[in-house]
Amino acid sequence: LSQVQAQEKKIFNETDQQKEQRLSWWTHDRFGMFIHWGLYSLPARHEWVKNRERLTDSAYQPYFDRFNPDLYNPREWARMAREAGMKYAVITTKHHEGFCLFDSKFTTYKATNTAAGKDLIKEWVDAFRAEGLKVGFYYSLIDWHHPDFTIDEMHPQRPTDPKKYEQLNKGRDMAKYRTYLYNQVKELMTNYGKIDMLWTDFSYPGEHGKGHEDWGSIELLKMVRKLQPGIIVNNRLDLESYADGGDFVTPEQYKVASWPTKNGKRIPWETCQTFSGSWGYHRDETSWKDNKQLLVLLIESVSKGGNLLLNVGPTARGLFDTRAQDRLKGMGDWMLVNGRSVYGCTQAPDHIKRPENSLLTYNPATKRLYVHLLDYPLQRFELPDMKGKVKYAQFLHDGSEIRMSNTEGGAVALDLPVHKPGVEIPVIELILE
Ligand code: FHN
Repeated sequence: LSQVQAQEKKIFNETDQQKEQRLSWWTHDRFGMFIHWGLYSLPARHEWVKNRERLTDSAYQPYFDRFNPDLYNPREWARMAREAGMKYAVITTKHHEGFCLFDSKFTTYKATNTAAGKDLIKEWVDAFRAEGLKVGFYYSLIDWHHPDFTIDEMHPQRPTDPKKYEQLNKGRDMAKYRTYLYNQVKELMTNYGKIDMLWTDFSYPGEHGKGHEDWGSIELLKMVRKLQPGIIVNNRLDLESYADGGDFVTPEQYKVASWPTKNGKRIPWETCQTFSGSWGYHRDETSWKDNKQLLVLLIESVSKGGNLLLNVGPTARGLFDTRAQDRLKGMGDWMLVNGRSVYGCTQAPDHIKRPENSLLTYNPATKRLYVHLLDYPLQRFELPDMKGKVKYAQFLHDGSEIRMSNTEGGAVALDLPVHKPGVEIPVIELILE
């Protein structure tokens, strides 16, 4: 083991079974809400606007001066998340811009000092817990506002002339920034009750650093695990053991070809995805995933043993915009009657063949197989090599029986209505022998 892995092993000092137990609510729940909210909601053209437009702190200041989420009602957010079928939520307590939604005593660059005039995270955790969701904090390791964070290729003040880096970084001290980062994460792990997830973001080791040494990852993780023993941590602290040094890997904005593995062993994973291309509220972006695409994203993730963390970018007024509300409602309508094919489900056993134009999920506890029909009309649908293995079949959305017969070739044939039932993606629930 490398020296870092040896140190990590001490932090993650638990058996695989203990880890499985610690992650069990999360692997059962499968579906969470990501929330990206900050000053970037005012320019409303991407959360990286400060970087993309190389905005100086003074050019960005008007967004701090004007930040006034007068319609902020996290209970409404939590209700919409719950009704969409989401079971946990992760919010950006601080994104790369360095602005804190929480009342940190280590900075004045925080919501408390804006017209919001309060700790927005305190209300958020209370609201989401009240609606029965687990709560997670996203914390940006990167900080484009902090005076000690070294200017690098990602920084909004990056010079065009590489020779200028040294001069620009005179007086900036990453050790001081590391202490700031540690103290803020400690505030988040101390002041808001039980936190179920920590979503750190992100490492990019290179000649200018920004790997685990810059973040002080080992010390940070030791403190986090001490204050919140049951917490689940993602893999973006640039550590190496288990799932890339975290509890789960985080494929972002793409579909994995198969269940991710490490050293030949399947590892926990969660894909994080946006409705459109931007994580922060983007007023003019028109390319939004439609309801079916979003449902396939969720079902496909579960069919490969993973989770989906689906992002909403609230507006500067503190609202989910109508497009986001529409997508959440569409998912909720489907989840209301088909959630049983997601919660507690995972990849189907390897011997079960997936018919084309379908996605399979499987609940090992109830021994029920779920066939998601991505293509309609049908009238007959065959499950290869399932002869004698299916006790009963029904549509999940209305519990109506689906009659079956065995074929000569050893398949189970399902008699389906020609016309698609009134649900975005019909699901067949098979009770196996
Ligand atoms: O740079 C961030 C980005 O803004 C967003 O927060 C995503 C969410 O996973 N993480 C980083 C890009 O990987």
